[in-house]
Amino acid sequence: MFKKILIANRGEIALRIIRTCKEMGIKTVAVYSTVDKESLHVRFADEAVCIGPAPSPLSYLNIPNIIAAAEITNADAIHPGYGFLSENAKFSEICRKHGIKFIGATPEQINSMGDKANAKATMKDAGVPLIPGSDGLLEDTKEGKRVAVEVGYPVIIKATAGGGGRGMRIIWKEEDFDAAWDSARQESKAAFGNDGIYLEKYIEEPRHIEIQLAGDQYGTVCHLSERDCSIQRRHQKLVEECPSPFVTPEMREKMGNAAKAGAAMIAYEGVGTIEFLVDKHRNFYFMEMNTRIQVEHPVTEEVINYDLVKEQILIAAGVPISGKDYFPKDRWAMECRINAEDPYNNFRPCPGKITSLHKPGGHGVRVDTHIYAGYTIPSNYDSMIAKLIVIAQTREECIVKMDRSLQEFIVEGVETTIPLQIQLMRNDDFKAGNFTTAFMDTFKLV
Ligand code: MV4
Repeated sequence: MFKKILIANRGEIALRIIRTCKEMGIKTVAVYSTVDKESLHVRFADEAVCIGPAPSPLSYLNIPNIIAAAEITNADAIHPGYGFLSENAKFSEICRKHGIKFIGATPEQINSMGDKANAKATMKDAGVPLIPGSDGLLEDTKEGKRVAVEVGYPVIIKATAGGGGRGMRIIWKEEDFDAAWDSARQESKAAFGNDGIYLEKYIEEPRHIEIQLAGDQYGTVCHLSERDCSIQRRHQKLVEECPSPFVTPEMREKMGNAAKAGAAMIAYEGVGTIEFLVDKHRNFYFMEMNTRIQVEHPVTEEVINYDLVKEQILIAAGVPISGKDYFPKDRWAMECRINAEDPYNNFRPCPGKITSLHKPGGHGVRVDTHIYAGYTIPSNYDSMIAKLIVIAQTREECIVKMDRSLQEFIVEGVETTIPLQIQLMRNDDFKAGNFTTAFMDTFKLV
């Protein structure tokens, strides 16, 4: 087992990883930027190393400084958390070259899933259902228009290096093709330095449902059921739950098996997620694979009653997994991502000092956060300040518990998304499980 793990991240996930390491008897090294000096991950780690100034490229994305921090502290592994360097193939490879275990995917796996057109080709070989569209990248608009007629409008063109919605354009009719093509190419060239584009039939008002996977170093892969992440705004998730109110037992089995086949295809090692788009007829299609621990992992943890960060560390250390798939029974978990944003002012970020704080508690309530009364939220990083997770036996109980926990959650000094999430818990369509990724487009905050 590892003796010392360096956590190449900040905020709640850094704290989350430190907690598991402590329970496993593993020493921890925090890294921090100058504005994070007073953070809890710095305080709770055994050692801490400053890796640069506030801007992420100079600190949390600064590979030489992070490797140097690992070497001077004698860390034998690095946990990257989510975001930052968690899906950076080069970083995974540099760790390998330095004899430091990267607790995440191999460079080969990250590369094969990072290029989306390539990822689709891999999933096709594994027999995972794909959205009808181009076979790989498009040569030109002529080919694009031909495939669009084949699959039928509306279509969507996507950047192969994309993700999170950047470099994507929906095209409703042929006369709009050229303009969409030009702007998608420009945007992806600027954002990713890669202007490869592929095309798919546009699925209207889908659900976003993802399967949690775990694979070990010996080729065993299992699934840990699904999460429904359809409640999001501008590709930022606001509420996630496990299981999905839309997934039937038969569908779970099919989606789980498809996801396992996809992960097995790349001999996936670690915990990962395969995201599916699901249409109103319950057809599901591969969207992308995430080769990291995700923000929303706690809802799965609460339902399966197991620590996924511990699972990651054990897998990285070469411990075999049981290989048993998990099908939820009599347990439901829901998470609200609490952001320091003003939902009444177009979700304007609200960094600044938290003047007073009361966190909710009670049976079935978990709060993953790095904030405390007196903490100043820096403006340099994303605005998520806490994850409120509740667990109950049924979805109905979960929603009631979430509502009362949100009401108990008092954050003063900055605006937060809490008022929006309270109203969501009282929305009839949400309560009925009747929603798609388009839900927030028409949600009226009062
Ligand atoms: C789609 C789609 C509809 N049809 N692809 C958005 C992020 C990127 N990972 C893929 N996305 C989408 N791809 C086809 N063929 C709709 C979306 C989409 C979406 C997907 C998941 C969650 C929220 C979303 C919000 C808008 C669009």
